[in-house]
Amino acid sequence: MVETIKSMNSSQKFDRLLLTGAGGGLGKVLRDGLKPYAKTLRLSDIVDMGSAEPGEEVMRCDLADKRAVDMLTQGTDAIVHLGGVSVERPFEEILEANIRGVFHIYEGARRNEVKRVVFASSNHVVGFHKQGEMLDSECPRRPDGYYGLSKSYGEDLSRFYFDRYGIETVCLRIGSCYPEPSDRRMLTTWLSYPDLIELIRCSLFALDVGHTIAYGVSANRDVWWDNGKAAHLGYVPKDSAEAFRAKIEALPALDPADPEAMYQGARFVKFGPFED
Ligand code: NAI
Ligand code: 15L
Repeated sequence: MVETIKSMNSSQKFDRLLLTGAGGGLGKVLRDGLKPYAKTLRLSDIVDMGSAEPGEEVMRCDLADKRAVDMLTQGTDAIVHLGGVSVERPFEEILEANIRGVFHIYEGARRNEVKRVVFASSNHVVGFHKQGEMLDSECPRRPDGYYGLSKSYGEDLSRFYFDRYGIETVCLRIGSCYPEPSDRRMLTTWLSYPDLIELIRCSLFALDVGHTIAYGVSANRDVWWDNGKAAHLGYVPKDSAEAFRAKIEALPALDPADPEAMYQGARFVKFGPFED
């Protein structure tokens, strides 16, 4: 086992770092991006991730399976938890992958003495705030659907596991993490891949994070999210959506009365109801 995170810096490596959701869009980016920070990177997903490369372990696992997640977390020093349903879906789907899934991750962390978790939360925890409203990490949450509610649950659950068991967590309310912004809202919410990797590096190695909530966003011109209360992470984004503004503003604009244009969660506020 490595030293505690309290005395680590990022020139050191974790013995074994677990990445869930490794087969997904961001997981594939972090499969390469996190390699410098772990002697062994344990990759997990419910989908095929290909074979393990040097310095990797591949473990296919359904997050809804408590025993499998307990085995998955054994022998790991820290967890980057990205796995789960990443869009709005009927409650029953969200329940299994996200709500039971995050509970199983924290139970695994507790039983196997994992010191720190970086939890991929989402801007959809605050999606029913109006666009243009400035939010910090202590603002009232206004989830915009079952998906946002599941991330809100993950934020509360991780607070409980810190208060009760001392497991540190950084919850990242990620904005829109893609190779480039693709609509007007993303000029504000975009997080570049290099900034994502840097934010996760900071979240893994900063000292004494306790339970921290931070927004995952690049250094865009227009800002809805204030990371002042997460300054101790030392995250300084380098990229900006400005380079894409002309291309995006050439696209047709939404009607300002459309809820998609009014709320921070955009199209997520319009999903549902889901009938049986
Ligand atoms: P993604 O949908 O591409 O990846 C999620 C991965 O989780 C998938 O590979 C999927 O197979 C896996 N998964 C789903 N159910 C599972 C289960 N029951 N057991 C094990 N694995 C399961 O999503 P993406 O974009 O890579 O996002 C990663 C994380 O970041 C997600 O938690 C998402 O909610 C969060 N996030 C992403 C944002 C983005 O802009 N990409 C924005 C905000 C949050
Ligand atoms: C998310 O939470 C989703 O996982 C992602 O697919 C995007 O839709 C993103 O938020 C966003 O709000 O742009």
